[in-house]
Amino acid sequence: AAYNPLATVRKKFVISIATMNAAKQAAGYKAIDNHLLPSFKYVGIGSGSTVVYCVERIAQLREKVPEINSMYFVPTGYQSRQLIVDAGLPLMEIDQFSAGELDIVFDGADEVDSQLNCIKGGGGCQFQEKLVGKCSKKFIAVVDDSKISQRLGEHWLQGIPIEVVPSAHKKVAVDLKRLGASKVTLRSGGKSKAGPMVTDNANFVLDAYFGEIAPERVAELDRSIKLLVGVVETGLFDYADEVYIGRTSGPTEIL
Ligand code: ABF
Repeated sequence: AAYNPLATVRKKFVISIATMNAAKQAAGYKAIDNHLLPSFKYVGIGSGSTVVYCVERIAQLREKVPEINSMYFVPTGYQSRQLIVDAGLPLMEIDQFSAGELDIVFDGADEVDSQLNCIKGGGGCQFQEKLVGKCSKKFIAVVDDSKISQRLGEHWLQGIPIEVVPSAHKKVAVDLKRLGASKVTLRSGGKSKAGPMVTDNANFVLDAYFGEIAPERVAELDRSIKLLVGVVETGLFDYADEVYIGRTSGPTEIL
């Protein structure tokens, strides 16, 4: 066939999507195979396209591990609730639990640093993701290798997602600049909806970019942001117990 430059580009694009999805699948499956114990009762399920493979794997294992049918799966937001319902898995809401009562949570991340700190909330669900994380004994992140950095802010340039009470968004934006953010953006509702994006908790999201954050500074920055009046929650997570990295080339790595 005559040389068609578009075909080559398209082929590469398709391969990279397929490779990326294979990487996500490898991470999601291995995390479940390694951590979903038959003795578990309550399992948190996060948001994003990688955690989809965790739920897919859980549904596949129901025959081999019938105990799955007597577990309860707890969502971190609307998308994750839909995942659980569509897989026909037993559902329970996070408002039934307190700290440490979930056995484990599997969730995605936007960026992970060398100390397993994470930036989460690219999808706007960081409040409930952090709530489920804090109610869980263990937090397992599943990512593809594009999320791995030495320092947060190295690749994820959108900024730290910060959930704010709508009436305080202007004030908090100024506070964040004073705190050192070089760029603060009020997240819009996207193409379909005009105006700011509204979270599951009827709040707004500010994305604040603080440059590259040294791992030992993450917890301190999280606290300083949390102290600002009007802030509900930040997308800085400093406690992944294990991170499963699906590699686009080579085996899944566990950090
Ligand atoms: C969720 O996973 C969010 O915190 C984060 O934005 C998202 C990443 O999604 P994906 O796995 O599709 O990259 O937990």
